[in-house]
Amino acid sequence: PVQDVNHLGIAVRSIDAHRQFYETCLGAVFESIEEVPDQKVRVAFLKVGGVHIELLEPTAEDSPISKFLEKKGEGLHHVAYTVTDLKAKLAELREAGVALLDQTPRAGSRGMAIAFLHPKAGLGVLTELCQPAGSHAASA
Ligand code: CMX
Repeated sequence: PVQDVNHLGIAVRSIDAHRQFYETCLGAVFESIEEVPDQKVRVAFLKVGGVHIELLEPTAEDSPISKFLEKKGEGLHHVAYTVTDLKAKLAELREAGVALLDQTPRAGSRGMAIAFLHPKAGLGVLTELCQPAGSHAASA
């Protein structure tokens, strides 16, 4: 099984315009902001209990988040689950016939290895799997 919900990704046009709602109205704790060049996004993490809200802002017109915003507007973009061994989990899902967008792990935010499943595998909800930096299989 997956370990837990790692974060909920929410696509926004501007992190600055939305941060305050989470911090002031919901009491979420701002943790970090960084750019993920590989994905052409800037991401902010806000902590709510044991789960993070990840605000995703595109940094280029050809960013996957620009495409999403054009098509669907701002809103929930993906649900991310923590796994301890991403390569093994991808192999297991492939074997089970689950549609994968990423066949192998790639670099995500906060030093995590990440991979996306096809939205059709999650009944229209984009699913991300993440293996946190330093977790056992990442350092193996
Ligand atoms: N939710 C639901 N459906 C989505 C979706 C989403 N977030 N994003 C895309 N889709 C749908 C599209 O509408 C499309 O559907 P149709 O085939 O019915 O038209 C289909 O999935 C394929 O989408 P696409 O954009 O044409 O395909 P790409 O292969 O170019 O990209 C995807 C797909 C999901 C990998 C890309 O859009 C994406 O979101 N990449 C991830 C960006 C991201 O969140 N990075 C975070 C990095 C930080 C971190 O979390 O560590």
